[in-house]
Amino acid sequence: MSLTNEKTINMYTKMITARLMEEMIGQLFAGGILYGTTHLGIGQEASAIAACMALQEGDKITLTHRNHLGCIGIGMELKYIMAEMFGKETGVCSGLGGSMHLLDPDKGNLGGNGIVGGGLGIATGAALKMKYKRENNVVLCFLGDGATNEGLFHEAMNLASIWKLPVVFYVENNGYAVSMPTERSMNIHDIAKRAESYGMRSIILDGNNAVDVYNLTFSAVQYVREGNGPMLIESKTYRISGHSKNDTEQRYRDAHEIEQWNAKCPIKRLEEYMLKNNVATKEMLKKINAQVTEELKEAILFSQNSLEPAVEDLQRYVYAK
Ligand SMILES: Cc1ncc(C[n+]2csc(CCOP(=O)(O)OP(=O)(O)O)c2C)c(N)n1
Ligand SMILES: [Mg+2]
Repeated sequence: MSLTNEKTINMYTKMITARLMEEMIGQLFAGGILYGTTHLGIGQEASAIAACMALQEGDKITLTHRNHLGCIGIGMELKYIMAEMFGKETGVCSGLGGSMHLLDPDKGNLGGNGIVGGGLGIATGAALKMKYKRENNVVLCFLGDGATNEGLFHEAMNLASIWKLPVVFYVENNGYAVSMPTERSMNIHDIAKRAESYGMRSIILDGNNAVDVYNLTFSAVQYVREGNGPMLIESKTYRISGHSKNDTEQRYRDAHEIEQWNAKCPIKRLEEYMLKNNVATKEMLKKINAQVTEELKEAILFSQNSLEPAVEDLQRYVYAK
């Protein structure tokens, strides 16, 4: 489906929601109000959100430890995401999962995952089920550049390709795995090349350009939906935020590099596109920002007013009944 004005505005709203939500989460963790750890994806909003928006009813996603943006992209509600951050029983995992494990099967999110590459097996399994049941759906499997060095990546790519499974491996190459630059962890420049050895199609896209992300992911998803087998997308992007809330010094990269990527901010770029193409006016964008700020305040209030999970429920979800 082509990118209508309505869809573009929706995409922008989700990207702003994700940015403001993550800035707030960062502050709450830094202030010791939220505890545990968290991985923000500031700078990667277009890459995650526009890709999710290229899906249709019944499609699924699997996410990584950096999973907040995908949750917004797939349409999960802000207040239930925030309540999970606060560890409250109204959260999407009843307060027992926390920042890295946000899920909502009803909305198509099969879960974030604290294990690097952990989503690959789940996504490939879900795609096998779709093929077996002859469903007309696809799985969009998010992973990072670092995860493509894991054994499971290669096993999943191999099985998905020989069985022609309806899965899109969506690699967000943000240049680093914690402090390890991608060019030092692999001997190729484009991760997309890895698809070749599985006889799989691949594309590379500019992950900071929401319109391109949407259009190219949509075409890839369509190709996979038509039964042509899996595809790999390499989305080239950058995380402006540190790796996790503990990554405060960031001695592995210099300020100039961050500045250069800040100039390619996906939200600013989408704003410019919308204004230039008469998708929205400055006033409309301002109004969206104000509405989202209000919604975020309500989500925090909702979370603060929610109850802690009961101690008796601690082990309740460990095994399925
Ligand atoms: C199997 C496993 N190994 C190591 C870790 C520790 N770890 C957490 S995130 C991360 C880096 C992942 O990098 P990448 O896949 O590029 O994702 P990004 O953090 O850049 O989004 C590592 C090594 C882990 N959680 N799981
Ligand atoms: Mg990475």
